[in-house]
Amino acid sequence: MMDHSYEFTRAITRKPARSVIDGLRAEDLGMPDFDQMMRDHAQYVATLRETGAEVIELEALEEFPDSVFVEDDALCLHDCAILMRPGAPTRLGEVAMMAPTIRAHYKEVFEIAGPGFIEGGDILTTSREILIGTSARTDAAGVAELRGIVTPRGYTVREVQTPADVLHFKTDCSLLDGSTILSTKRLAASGCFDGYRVLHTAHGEEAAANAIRFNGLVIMAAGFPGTAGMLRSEGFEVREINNSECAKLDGGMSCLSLRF
Ligand code: CIR
Repeated sequence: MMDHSYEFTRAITRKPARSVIDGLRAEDLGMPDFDQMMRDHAQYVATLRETGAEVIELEALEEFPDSVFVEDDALCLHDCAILMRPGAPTRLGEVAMMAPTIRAHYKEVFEIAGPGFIEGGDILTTSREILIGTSARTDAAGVAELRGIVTPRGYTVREVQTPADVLHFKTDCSLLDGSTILSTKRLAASGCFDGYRVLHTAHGEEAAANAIRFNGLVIMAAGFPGTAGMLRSEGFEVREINNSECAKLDGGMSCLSLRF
């Protein structure tokens, strides 16, 4: 049987817009280089395709600088999808631009109507539950509305807390297989992964935590040799992709795709 937590037949990505240099960021780490980001994005898409998945590449949206970070616009489950309601005002309108593609691939599509907010980057779906971290972008009302949609369908939602000063819950963790999680020590210390097998990012490599397990591969940002080596010694097939430009906008491997 297919393990829906990391086996996927499709992914949706969106090409970076030139306006991405105006994207949101918590601190100024320098201007992203658009051409480098395009090369990195192309390699990311090629790596997803390498696993045999179909990648639906959407065109760039200049009016939404952060629209390359498609993960925040929807939650894709195996039997339905839920359109999110981003807490970042400049990102709210991205969802309507994603909706037609989601509707084309799912029979059942729900929408977070508000007043709460929720972004996909705060949601980690494992084989047993949906973990949602409240953050500056995701509030309790957003979590409650999502819970109301998915609980009748047999899903379990657990609300946790995204660490302070961390953009999204998944900035600090990723799913490696049905019951194994890659996490920073600071997030795992909260106890939110009790009952899972937890592998920690190497010391000083917190930015490696936002990885994805996509079919046979773990796709992670390049430049974190301690974490990459640890994952390889645990038996994972790791691919490293340059993420220097998205990192300037607090983006990483999970943000760049919707996987289903
Ligand atoms: C933002 O602040 O919304 C973007 N610059 C980065 C979004 C990253 N998305 C994610 O972690 N899922």
